[in-house]
Amino acid sequence: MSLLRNNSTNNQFEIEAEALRTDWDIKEIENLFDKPFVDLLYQAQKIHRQNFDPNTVQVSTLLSIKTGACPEDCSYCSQSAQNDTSLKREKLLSLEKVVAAAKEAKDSGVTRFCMGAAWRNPTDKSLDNVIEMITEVKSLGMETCVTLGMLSRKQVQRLKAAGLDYYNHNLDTSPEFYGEVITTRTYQDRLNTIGYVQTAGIKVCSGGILGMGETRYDRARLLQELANLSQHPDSVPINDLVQVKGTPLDGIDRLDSFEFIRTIAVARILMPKSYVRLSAGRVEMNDEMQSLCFLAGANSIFYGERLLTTDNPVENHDDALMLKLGMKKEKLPLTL
Ligand code: SAM
Ligand code: DTB
Ligand code: SF4
Repeated sequence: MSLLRNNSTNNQFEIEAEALRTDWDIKEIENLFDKPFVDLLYQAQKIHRQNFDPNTVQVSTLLSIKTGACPEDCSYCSQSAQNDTSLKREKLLSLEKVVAAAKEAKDSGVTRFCMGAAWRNPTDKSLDNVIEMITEVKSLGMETCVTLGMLSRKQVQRLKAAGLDYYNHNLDTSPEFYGEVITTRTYQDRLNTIGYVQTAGIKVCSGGILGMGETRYDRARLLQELANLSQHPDSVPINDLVQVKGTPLDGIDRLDSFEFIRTIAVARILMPKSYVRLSAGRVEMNDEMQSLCFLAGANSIFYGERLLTTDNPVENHDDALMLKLGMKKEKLPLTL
């Protein structure tokens, strides 16, 4: 998109690329949330079309490479050692298993492979293993993404040198609500890791979870934090809480669907060039709701029957939905 600007030195109008805003005020964001639903979706869809092909969806597949026994106390998570869930813990997967899963994903048209580990932070030794995985998955011609918890600057540099494309590190919710959900790390810890990743030139994937008992103000503040980072995250996952038995958040009231869709639309308006990912929670959403999320500007999903430890729609179902909607999976440029 471009804007006509008055150039005061020679008093001529010239075309300038519109800068992405990183100065959103909370009131402006709350006003977007308050708009009539159809007006909000119309605005989001208009912005979406200025920046993306509206009929293309980016697909990534997730794999849990190290499962359970996590020392953090995230109250939504099946993998926290502090939550009494029935999850079976597993050591770091072998390179062969990871490569086999990535090949399978590639064969089903997936372009990005995301590997997640239940760590507070990786040790340097475990990072060696993850780096081997990144190298092998990249050599298949796929984009790579990892989510490993907090990182030091040095670890980020090692990941960059290995050619990692994306690092996922969610802010999860507003700074004000954060302490209600997680007590073993701070919001600033999260921001620090995101800052190291951005500075190193690795693409950032950062978003949050809705339906944890937060208010609309918290949802607006989460989006404000993301949109006011020095650069917008390249990918913004919006997760609907997957309620897991044995976690403190199991049984909480589900978020109203229209509020979820509104949040997607506001994310699209604030971060026009970012991929907005309709992430966890799709098994509980019907096709009509997911279609409204696409109309609101969501343009990526996790594809494949597992997320990390919980279910995702089966591939046949997603293929049928995309066919009904006339949507196609995004392909990578041939240069990769
Ligand atoms: N341990 C690393 C971390 O926390 O950054 C990486 C893995 S963690 C499982 C990745 C993200 O998954 C979390 O930040 C959270 O946003 C999301 N997540 C985890 N459990 C979830 C659940 N039950 N429902 C929705 N999203 C969830
Ligand atoms: C993200 O925002 N959601 C994904 C990915 N990034 C790592 C993880 C969702 C996890 C859902 C619960 C589970 O399967 O354990
Ligand atoms: Fe550990 Fe990540 Fe789960 Fe928190 S979200 S308990 S850090 S795996």
